[in-house]
Amino acid sequence: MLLLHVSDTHLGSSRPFTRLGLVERERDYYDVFDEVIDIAVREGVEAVVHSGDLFDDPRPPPRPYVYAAKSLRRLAEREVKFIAVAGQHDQPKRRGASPLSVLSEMGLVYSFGEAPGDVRSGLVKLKSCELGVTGIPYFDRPQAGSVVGMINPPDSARKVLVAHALIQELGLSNYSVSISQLPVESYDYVALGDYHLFYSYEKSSVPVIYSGSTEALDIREYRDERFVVLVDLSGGEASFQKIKLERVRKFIEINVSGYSELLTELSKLSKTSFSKKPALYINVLRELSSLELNRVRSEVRRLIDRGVVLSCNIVSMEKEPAEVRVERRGAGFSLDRIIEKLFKDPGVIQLVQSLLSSSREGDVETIVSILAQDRALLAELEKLVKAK
Ligand SMILES: [Mn+2]
Repeated sequence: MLLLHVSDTHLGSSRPFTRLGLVERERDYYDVFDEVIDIAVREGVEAVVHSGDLFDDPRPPPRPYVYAAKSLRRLAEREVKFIAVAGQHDQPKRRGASPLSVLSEMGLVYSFGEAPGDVRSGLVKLKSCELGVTGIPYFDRPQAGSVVGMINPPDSARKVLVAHALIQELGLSNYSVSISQLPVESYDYVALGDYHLFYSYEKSSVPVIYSGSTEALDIREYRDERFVVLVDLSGGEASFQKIKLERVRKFIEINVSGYSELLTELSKLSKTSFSKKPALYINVLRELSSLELNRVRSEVRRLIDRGVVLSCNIVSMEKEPAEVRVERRGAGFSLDRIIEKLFKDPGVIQLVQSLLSSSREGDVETIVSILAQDRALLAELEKLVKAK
């Protein structure tokens, strides 16, 4: 009996290029999600286990919902179960339901926990057997004790524990729980999410696995490959196999110390063929004059216009933080730039940006309290309103 473990698909995200307003980047996340579904169908798995952050936003706009529903329907039609827990991105900050509850109502997702502390155990009927599942949605470290106390391994021959949490063993400071607190030995496989890189750990010969995110969400993640994990629960002990995702956007990083060297690298790049235009990062190892920097920029702009690369970040190693973003012209538009032109005051710009990107209840209260504290900002806003 086979399962496919996937995590952190962040549907609806266009990171790390949110500010560039690139439609292509948002599509990347849907493309690779479709690849995951293709793999599930190809490998003949009986269930897909998603360990959190299915969506990037707790209140996804229609587009990611539609893509998720479309892809998940392909599994439902084949009676492949999609089992999921909520990550912090799938949990509304205050009142409100998780997007998982919508998909579960549609019969597309078996939700095993949506809010912190909502630990659920149960059985899911698969084609060849019943699978026991315990789901632990994202929680903070202070809740670890009570969350662990709620874990009740289901009575089944095959059991998986699915959790969205950083374990202490990763060596990160913001962990939620230690693996020693979890009853790993009561399960055959532990599917973890929240850590965006592949990581495997073994306790009592039970695989404890982070499959990692399906796309790179920030500059620290792009150097690594992306995976899903095929889990075989047929034998006595679970065995697993990483499957590399191929539809992921490539990020190309080049280190250069001078202009002519850069030109050589860029011309090499324009001769290479990629299935998807790569995102380019240029690390400039020494300080460039503004003339040189302008030439670099126009060179890069040519590559973007010719469709060789998707985007380019020029990062100077000498000056910190001297990141120069070369934005793409013509394609899409940047809401941020429009707002910056419209409002001059940095406080007002920030406020408007956070208002536009917010989708949570309670944000209005937050903004009112910001305005109550910041009289200058309030006066600035009043001026704008009067001018209208
Ligand atoms: Mn995540």
